[in-house]
Amino acid sequence: MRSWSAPEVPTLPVTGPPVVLHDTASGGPVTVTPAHGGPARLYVCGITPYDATHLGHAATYVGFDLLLRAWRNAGHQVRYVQNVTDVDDPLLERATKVKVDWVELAERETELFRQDMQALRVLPPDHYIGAVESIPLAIEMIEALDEAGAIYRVESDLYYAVNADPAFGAESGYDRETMLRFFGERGGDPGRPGKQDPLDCVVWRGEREGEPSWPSPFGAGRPGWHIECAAIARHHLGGEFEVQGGGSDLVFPHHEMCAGHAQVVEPGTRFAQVYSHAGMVGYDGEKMSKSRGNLVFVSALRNSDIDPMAIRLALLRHHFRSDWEWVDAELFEAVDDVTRWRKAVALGAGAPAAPVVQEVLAALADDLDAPRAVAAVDAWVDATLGTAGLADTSDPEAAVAIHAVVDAALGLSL
Ligand code: 5CA
Ligand code: ZN
Repeated sequence: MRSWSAPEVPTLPVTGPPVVLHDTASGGPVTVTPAHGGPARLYVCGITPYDATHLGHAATYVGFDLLLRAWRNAGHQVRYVQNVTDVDDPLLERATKVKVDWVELAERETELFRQDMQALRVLPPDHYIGAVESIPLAIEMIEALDEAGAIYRVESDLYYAVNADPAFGAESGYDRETMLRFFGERGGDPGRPGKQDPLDCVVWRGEREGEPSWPSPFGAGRPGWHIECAAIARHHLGGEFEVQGGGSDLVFPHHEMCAGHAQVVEPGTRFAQVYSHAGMVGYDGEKMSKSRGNLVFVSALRNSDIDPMAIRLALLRHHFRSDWEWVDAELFEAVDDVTRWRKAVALGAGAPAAPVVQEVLAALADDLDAPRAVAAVDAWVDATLGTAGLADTSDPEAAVAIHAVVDAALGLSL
């Protein structure tokens, strides 16, 4: 489906260091460089479009946007794929509840998401792929899983047997009890009679009264959630790629199952080299979520004339991997900060820029440490404006360099 327009990204005169990410599977840092000089490939799980983009989603997508920028600044080409779960239980339930056609609801919310991402200067994926348009890919992959002996039927539904992948559990590292808990909480059906293992997941859901369905060799129905991302990633990035990303609520079962599906189809491979997960943003003491309803929408902030760059800066003041709580006051501080940053770069001359550029690039290459990068810019702004003493204007070219690195690495247009 249609992606959104890319913002201009300045090319920097210096190259950033290789990018290191924390990998959920190994629990440690991994230097992520593309194989054989090819592009660095990223798959980020996209939205389920039944409601507007909230700040939790925005934090996750801004987080992975920093990865694309860090790779580009390190001199790599990138190939970026994101999906839209435009048919799934929560979307159909919401459509029924608000009496709107599910296709219309998905299209409307996806369009709002595109506008939000564009306003936040998030780089668009090269391939923005819907679940519905990928049904043939999902069917093909289910057939391949079936050939590998990993599929069985329960009534009209097809299940994937998790024990088909010898590496099952390696992505999340969770024990069985934790897996069972998250599986039940996050769309799974551990208690369904007839399953071989309570953790086995649906790959094809047979037709139900009142639900959309598509024809397939296994009967009419629709694909399960995990097969969707596995099939899209495999088709557009290959069976092995550098990074799969998403929020930490996708560690299990979603990313574990995606990895399993792909690794069973192509034995001996490892789906993603690194699994990277963004922290959960909370509000009013709980994880911001569509089902809880404690949401702050990006579009609502934009409609009240908040500068999207201030929203982006407020998000960047938190490390993408940490869980944190949105506090409205931080947005108002960010509005003031953007004004101060703009004032400093408008001066032309300023404090020496070269060490700041190095520090910003180094911080972002070190597991996307945006708070550290932002602190370096803060310090430059303070020195340039003379916030605590004499203004330093010793570097006549400072503003151009800071303007460029803040844009290229942090995605902030001053
Ligand atoms: N469509 C699936 C992924 S294939 C999905 O999880 N959609 S979503 O709309 O529920 O979430 C979209 C992305 O935002 C996911 O990566 C999810 O992990 C992330 N996310 C959801 N809630 C939060 C939150 N409160 N804080 C940070 N990220 C969040
Ligand atoms: Zn996904």
